[in-house]
Amino acid sequence: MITLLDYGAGNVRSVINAIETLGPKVKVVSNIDDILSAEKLVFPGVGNFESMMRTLNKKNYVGALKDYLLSNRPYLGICLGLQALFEESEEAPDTKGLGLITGHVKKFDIDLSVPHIGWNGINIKNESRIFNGLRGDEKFYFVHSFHVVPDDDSLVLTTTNYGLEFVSGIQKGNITATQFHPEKSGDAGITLLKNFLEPSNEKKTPVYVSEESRLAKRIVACLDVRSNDQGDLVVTKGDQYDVRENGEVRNLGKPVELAERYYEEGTDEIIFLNITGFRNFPLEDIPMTEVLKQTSKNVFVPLTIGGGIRDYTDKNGRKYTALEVAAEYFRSGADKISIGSDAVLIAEEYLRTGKKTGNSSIEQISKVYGAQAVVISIDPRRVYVTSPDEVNHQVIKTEEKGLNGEKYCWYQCTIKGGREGRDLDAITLAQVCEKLGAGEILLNCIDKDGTNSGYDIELINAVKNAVTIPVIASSGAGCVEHFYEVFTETEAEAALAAGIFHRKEVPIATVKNYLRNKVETRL
Ligand code: 1PR
Repeated sequence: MITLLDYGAGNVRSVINAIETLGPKVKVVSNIDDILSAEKLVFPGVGNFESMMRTLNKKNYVGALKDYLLSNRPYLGICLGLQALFEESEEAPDTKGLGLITGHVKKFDIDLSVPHIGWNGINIKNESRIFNGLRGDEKFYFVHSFHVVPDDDSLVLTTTNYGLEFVSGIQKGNITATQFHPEKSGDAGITLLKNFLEPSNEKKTPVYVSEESRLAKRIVACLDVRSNDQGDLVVTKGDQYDVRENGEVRNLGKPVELAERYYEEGTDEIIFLNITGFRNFPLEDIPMTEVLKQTSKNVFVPLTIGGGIRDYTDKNGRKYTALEVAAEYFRSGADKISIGSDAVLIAEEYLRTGKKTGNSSIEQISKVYGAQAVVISIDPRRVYVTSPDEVNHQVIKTEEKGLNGEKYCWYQCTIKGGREGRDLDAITLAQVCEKLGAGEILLNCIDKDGTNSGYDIELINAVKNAVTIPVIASSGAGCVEHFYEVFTETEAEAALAAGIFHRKEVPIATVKNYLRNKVETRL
């Protein structure tokens, strides 16, 4: 029996699924005795150091956790479960950590996008049982803005490079903790978890020992989900957001089955978008929570869910905050949520008042779950102008001139799946959302969606240059060369595609094979 400490933030379902897929049953801690009597304790954490420690203190778990750790029984800390072991964190200067390891947790101070999101390698510094069966050149999934700095170098198990070399794993006796998420790291992560659950006596150093790991560019599969006219939940795909063909909603498969196929084919991440979520209450509209629960049983890469995430009052007058909606998705297996229409309305309000309210969906979810859990999905459309002075928006000079030879354009934000254009440009939206606490931008482009004509490089550069958070380039992928183009002509951290994957025109493995030796990917 494995005991798992869930303090209520983030996606513990994936950790439970990953462990149970290996055999053992998981017991979730519900009182102090569960911690004290545990034989093997797993503590996965995402989110915010202060809210984690506040919850642990409120539940009186801190003393029991310290006792457990001091007894040197097996412990696996993941992400915040690593950071919790330290004395303090820059994320919450007034909050004490567990203090088992002397040292502190520091914010990334680097010239690269923060959070550090994606698949990166590990540089192995010590032998360990948890490396059994690993070659050493595998990549693991990271998502964090802070990293640990132990005083004692001998505790360092692995390091990783991202703008600097930081500690990504520690080992002290039977206590192992990683900054990366094994439960989100595909086969390599499952192997590592297996080694923790059934340790052999032999400590291993893998064959391949890297000196400088590299973050991979991510290839992301996106599944637009909605009910068709017969009421079936289907993955659909639009041409410039029009998902109907001969009057019928295109049906390209079932969400869970397609997600499992993409996992097998090597996707680095999966995004589900409930594309009609803006109409009704997303938790009742279509069963996306069930889709997440089923998918997360067999798919061990990050899952993002979007569509309709906002405050909502249902037909009985019951009010739901966006935070409650997001919490339900995290409990069901999501790692990140994506906000589209609501982000536009929030940004408009912010620009009108100049004030952060703290109550918006972006701010609330970011505060509890961390910036890395909040993705902003932008649905822009090009609007051509003859001169930058013509509009009060961030305008770019474009190589792709308008129908009347216009040399400039701005990217108009839309809401409700492109149905309503707003007086806000995509660059400003991205900047405001970053300020409010978003951790990543999913940058679609209505003009390019479904055209197979390549990404809108100008749009991606304009947004990427305006923010410091990672950007997922989306819309228009038609062949492997388009992925090469987006990764070499822009600084985008990830490239998403839908149509070519659904229609099996270009499998994910073909994209990665093409990029081999040209662009760093997870092979
Ligand atoms: O506004 O918070 O309710 O979220 C709704 C979400 O649904 C948004 O993220 C929005 O992008 C998405 N959405 C709404 N309507 C559509 C539609 O297609 N009619 N899908 C839609 C947008 C864009 C990408 C697509 C890429 C790649 N989908 O998801 O996958 O363009 O496609 P391609 O590779 O085939 O070119 P809210």
